[in-house]
Amino acid sequence: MKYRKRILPILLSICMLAACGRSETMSEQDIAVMESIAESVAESVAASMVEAMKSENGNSEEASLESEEASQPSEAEQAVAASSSTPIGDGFAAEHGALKVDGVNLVDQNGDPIQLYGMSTHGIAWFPQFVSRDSFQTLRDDWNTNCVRLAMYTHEYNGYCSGGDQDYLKSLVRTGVDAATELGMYVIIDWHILQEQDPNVYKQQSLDFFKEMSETYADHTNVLYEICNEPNGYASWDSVKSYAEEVIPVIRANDPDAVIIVGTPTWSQDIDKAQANPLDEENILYALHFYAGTHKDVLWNRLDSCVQNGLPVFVSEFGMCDASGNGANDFNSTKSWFDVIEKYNISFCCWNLANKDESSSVFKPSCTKVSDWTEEDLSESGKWIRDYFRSK
Ligand code: IDC
Repeated sequence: MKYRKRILPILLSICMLAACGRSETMSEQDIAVMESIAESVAESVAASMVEAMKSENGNSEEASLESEEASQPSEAEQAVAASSSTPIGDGFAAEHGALKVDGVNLVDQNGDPIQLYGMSTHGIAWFPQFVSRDSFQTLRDDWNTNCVRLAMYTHEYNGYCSGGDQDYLKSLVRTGVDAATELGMYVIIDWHILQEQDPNVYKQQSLDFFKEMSETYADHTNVLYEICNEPNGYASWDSVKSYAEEVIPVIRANDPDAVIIVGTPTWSQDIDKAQANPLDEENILYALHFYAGTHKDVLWNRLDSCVQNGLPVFVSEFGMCDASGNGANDFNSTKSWFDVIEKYNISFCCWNLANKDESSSVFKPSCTKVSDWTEEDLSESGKWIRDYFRSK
């Protein structure tokens, strides 16, 4: 019995002290007698404590006190406990904990509205060097961001479903999630559909992928799942919705309260279609994506009115240039976008964390550093967005 073990040495010491008070030396026999008295007193004190606890607790949980072995976790149990304790490093995500969607708001574990913001990687297969702790640390400490999005293309460029090395891609996702977790940042695992248009094209792979991811990260309160970056072309909201209705339960089976971002048709612009026929699910955010050089008042007015009408939205990707990811940046349009975004405290991620020769990449092609970037390393869009993050 666990109590017996705790009480025994105390009683023994009391008896010894009492005995020492009476005689200078004790024979081994005296000590043995003392030990046996102490043991039986301990036994009965422990037994009555157990009885008392049983009656107090309706005989339930504390009944296990009777067996010390039963109350000690096995090695296997200890290993499970160690791996399931949330390992989030100090910082933002540890402080705010598990997120929920409450009305149009993303809220933290205390129910207070929270805004996530940060960078989206480019395709992790394209630019794996930026999926690193050092990169994310600079994004956190120098750029003042609290979230990273890991974009894993499903089709283009060694995509997960088009011949890419799935184990390698998953190891990159793990590297990214681990880094964000250690740094106390939120992290989005983005199933980056694009060229295949309809998420149902690779539905089975998606189901398998999210089953595995949600098993792995069930206890990570800093992980969000984005299940289809940008449905487009022929993909209707009905089709996206039916896909979501299959993928979401797979995630929920492991991680019942996970926050899940669902893309919308026309490259995640048709949030109004989702609004007209939303998913019957908790903790869902609908993706709206914009490229400020191309998308202007029509789309930001749509965002405004959908949020007014109660739709929870995450701007999980945007650029300041045109929709090709290149062309001139339009910072006036970007500012107008941020008026709406900030009005509703909407979360956002900027495309893209790379040094590709395109205007949406935040680093110049000449920059080969993966962290501690200086002003000279940044592209025009990189400078603008870093200033914006810093000003928050
Ligand atoms: C672009 C990249 C570009 C890459 C291309 C592949 O910037 O380097 O060659 O994808 O198709 C999106 C997509 C995002 C696009 C981006 C710019 O989510 O993958 O990235 N964009 O075109 N939606 C609207 C724009």
